Amino acid sequence: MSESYPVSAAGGSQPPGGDDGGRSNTSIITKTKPRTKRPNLYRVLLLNDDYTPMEFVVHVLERFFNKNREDATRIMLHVHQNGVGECGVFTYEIAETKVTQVMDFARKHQHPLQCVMEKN
Ligand code: TYC
Repeated sequence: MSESYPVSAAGGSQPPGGDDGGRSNTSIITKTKPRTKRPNLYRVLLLNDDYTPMEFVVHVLERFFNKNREDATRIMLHVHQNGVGECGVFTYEIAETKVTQVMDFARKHQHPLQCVMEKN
């Protein structure tokens, strides 16, 4: 979002925005202040279960979250031991896409792996 606001009046003898009845040839100059707003971020989480093979979870983390084998293994073991773990943090649409990709891939291979997103 950006907002326009008056910065000065040419001619100087009248306040910006003041009504001089058209007598003094002043004009309002506006600047647009750039306001960069940060997007809402969402954590994508994997949930533990008793049936999905560890190697499948490692593969998911490599394939959909661009993790190397070492990081993927660490995250998988964290989920295995703690019940839940973070795969990454994304904007809404990217997070939603990751969740859908992982759930479709797990279903296709008939594993009960669950992937969810939560607002950061
Ligand atoms: N608990 C599973 C097993 O022992 C492995 C696993 C890890 C499953 C992480 C899901 O998100 C998960 N085979």
